[in-house]
Amino acid sequence: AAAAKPLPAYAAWKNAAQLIQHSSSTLETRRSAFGTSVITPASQLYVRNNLPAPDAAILDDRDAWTLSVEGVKNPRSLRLAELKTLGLETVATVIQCSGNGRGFFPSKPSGTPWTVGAAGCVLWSGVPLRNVVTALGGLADGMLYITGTGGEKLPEGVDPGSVIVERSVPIKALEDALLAWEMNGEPLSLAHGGPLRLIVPGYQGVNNIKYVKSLAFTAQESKARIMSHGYRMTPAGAKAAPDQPSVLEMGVKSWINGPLPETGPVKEGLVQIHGVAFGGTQAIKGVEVSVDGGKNWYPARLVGPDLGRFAWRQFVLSVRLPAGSYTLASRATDAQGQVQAELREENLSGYNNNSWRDHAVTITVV
Ligand code: MSS
Repeated sequence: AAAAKPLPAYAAWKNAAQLIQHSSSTLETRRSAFGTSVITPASQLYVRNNLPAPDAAILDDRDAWTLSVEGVKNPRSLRLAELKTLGLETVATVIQCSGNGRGFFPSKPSGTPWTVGAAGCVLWSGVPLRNVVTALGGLADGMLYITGTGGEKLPEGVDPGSVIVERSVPIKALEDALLAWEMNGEPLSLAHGGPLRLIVPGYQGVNNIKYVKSLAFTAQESKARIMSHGYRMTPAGAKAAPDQPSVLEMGVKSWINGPLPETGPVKEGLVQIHGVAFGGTQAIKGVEVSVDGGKNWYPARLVGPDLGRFAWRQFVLSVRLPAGSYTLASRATDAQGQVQAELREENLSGYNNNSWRDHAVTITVV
């Protein structure tokens, strides 16, 4: 086998053994690395960058980072030092790339073939965005979206709108959105959007703008390509268009992280089948596990602390398995009673794959 590629400089501090390096801008957590506690360590959290990460010098003086805010009664720029005076909250969220699970699409959509590891559950600390709005006199009239813009230096000689990372989410997200400068108890790394990141709890990864430079409350969605044509649920065989649904709130999803075929045969007897389940903006009500590919289901037990509706829950089913081959699947139900789908929703780019069948694994018990 080829020697493992060294990690890209902005992520050199991560644990290479726990990551699958698809490219210098796409690092995936190994399925076997998720473990059974709730929080994903930063050292093994996935990374997805649509543009090259900014120069690490933007972290030299974190408090000097400025955010411009528009679409409020008194629009202006605020330094991070000032944002830190406006309030403080911590929220646990699942951060997941919209393309997580793309690797299970038989159509092989273009984009990173993530299986389960473009996701993690982490703690963010920062100021609630609504506090910032209040400090700036409240929303201007008629604003329907929160539009966040990333602080990357754009490549020269191309239309900025074709590459800029700028996303709009519905204004209702203001209730929960956070401007975060800390993750898992450490100053936010460049890899994950330091010095300042917009967190939209329960929404697909792309809506969580790293190194956020500008926030605008707007009457319309951003015209940037990443919003108008990118990250849309485009039917297979069709062309992306702004009238197709955008990837916003995450749906109910779960998968098993152990035992796995890649960690070798399991000894017969009692087996602890464990995994993670989350419901986007909804809490998890329960998880069922099957050992026969979905014919029979048994209720699993939720394990560990409940860190709120945006976090994932670890689950376990303790089951006695004699020697044989078993197809393990999990199926989550959210607080509103919505059940994880059996089948993926086919789409051109391989987004929103919540299919329990696609996430099943077959293990050997000896
Ligand atoms: N932001 C910015 N600024 N830039 C970029 O590139 N990306 C996205 C988000 N944000 C970006 C941003 C994506 S796309 C994702 S997933 C996320 O981010 C990731 O994160 P991390 O931290 O993990 O890396 Mo898909 O849906």
